[in-house]
Amino acid sequence: MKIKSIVAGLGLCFICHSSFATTVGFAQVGSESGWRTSFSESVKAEAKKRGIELKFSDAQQKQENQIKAVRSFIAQGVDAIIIAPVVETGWTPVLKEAKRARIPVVIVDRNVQVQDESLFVTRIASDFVEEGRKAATWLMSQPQAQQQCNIIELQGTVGATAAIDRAKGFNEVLAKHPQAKIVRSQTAEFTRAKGKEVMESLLKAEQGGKSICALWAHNDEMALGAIQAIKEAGLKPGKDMLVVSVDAVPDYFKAMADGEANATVELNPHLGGPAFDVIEAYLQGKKDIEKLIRTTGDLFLQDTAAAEYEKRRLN
Ligand code: GZL
Repeated sequence: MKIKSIVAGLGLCFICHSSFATTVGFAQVGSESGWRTSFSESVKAEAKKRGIELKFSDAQQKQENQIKAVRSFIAQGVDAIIIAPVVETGWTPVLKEAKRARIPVVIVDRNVQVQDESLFVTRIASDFVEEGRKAATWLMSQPQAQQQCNIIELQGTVGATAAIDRAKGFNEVLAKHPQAKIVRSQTAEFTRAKGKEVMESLLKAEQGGKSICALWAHNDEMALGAIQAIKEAGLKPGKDMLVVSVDAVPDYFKAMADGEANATVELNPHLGGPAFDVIEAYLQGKKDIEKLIRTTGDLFLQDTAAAEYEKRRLN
């Protein structure tokens, strides 16, 4: 592997892919959501299709496990490393180790906070701020939100770019609508179980939730858990309380088709292709790679939910 990366560094890598299989280490966050699982499956399938040897690590949402995995990939002398960082901070030391080992790193999805952007080749991600804006813009367009609209917010993992930026985009729009206010906000760590548990306690704190106009969840998984809690509190999710979220996973389309949720912003889970494209270009000597490659996602509503569910549930 070492020889290949030096050859690559010299831009002489015309033999890289004819006779050597590329080995890539992928430090994944975990399997906390349906979206994350789709993302992992997509990367594995893409690696197989390209004949890339993928070393996959599931960190169970713990940064220390991700850092251990990256160090192991470096020790194994992989050709490149993909990191889906669970939180933004704490990455500089291990990224410096990868750079010293001449192993290119591609960041996918959430971001890393580093002074020196040469520590990674590029980041491939959706615009989470825009996702928050889209969710809030839809909510503020609803008749129920024209008078006073008290909102409960289920935040994602503390310190994760997706949580920080979705909140930022949502609040940016809310600032233009004085009748709307987030009255309760708590992390439910992007999982369905915590979404239900946290929503139960927030509904109790809000006298059962009758005064709540909407639930804003940073991902579908937490919204799906919260929907159970809303029903157990005797309210009709999607009707008494609007539900808006992000990810567009199949189960959420089912909830929208059943009238129990209202809107979601799609998050593309197919990040393996773009990541492997960048790695292959880099190993073949291309160095002027843009630092940020954006993916996009549309807003989906109840009107197309049944058809979208049928299309997606088998994929
Ligand atoms: C956002 C991603 C989030 C998803 C969740 O791009 O990091 O993490 O929205 C997942 O489903 O847990």
